[in-house]
Amino acid sequence: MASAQYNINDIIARGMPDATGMRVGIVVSEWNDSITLALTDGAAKTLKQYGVKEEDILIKTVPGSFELIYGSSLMAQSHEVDAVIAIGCIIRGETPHFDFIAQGTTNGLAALNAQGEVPVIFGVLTCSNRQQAEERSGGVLGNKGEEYGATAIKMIAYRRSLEKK
Ligand code: DLZ
Repeated sequence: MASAQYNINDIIARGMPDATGMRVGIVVSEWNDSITLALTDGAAKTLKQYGVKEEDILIKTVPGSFELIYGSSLMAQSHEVDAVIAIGCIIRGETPHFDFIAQGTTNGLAALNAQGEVPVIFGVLTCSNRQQAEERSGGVLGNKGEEYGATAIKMIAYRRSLEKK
């Protein structure tokens, strides 16, 4: 389950880089789209807040969280973006094979991230029930999408800090 304790304010409090000129791809799962679209809005809002231009945010959809792996892989290889945010929502109470999908998606995205083409941000909510997902996608616990946007900016800045001048 996504953490309720740590939030966007903790990320911002540690300092945010200027995101001007950054290009960010968002791959969104259509499964549970009332949740994933709200997370996408949160991510885009934060990206724009720190300087990413609307036209530099590339949003593509895939059918379910498991397809985030392939969708993010293609986007990472496209060289059109500096980071990819993979957004999904898997709900245990509504998904008999929750553990397989959640673990497969997590492992796939982790492997992709380690390849290092561009940073891949893990934006998949894994919740026990729909209420928990709603609380984290614009409800009482805020919008985790904002954290995904801020994390993408920080990871692009991290990569740039290591590039030869
Ligand atoms: C099949 C399935 C189920 C039961 N539950 C979810 C879910 O809660 N969240 C989600 O993003 N996707 C789910 N899926 C779809 C799988 O991610 C995938 O799209 C299909 O298994 C086809 O590969």
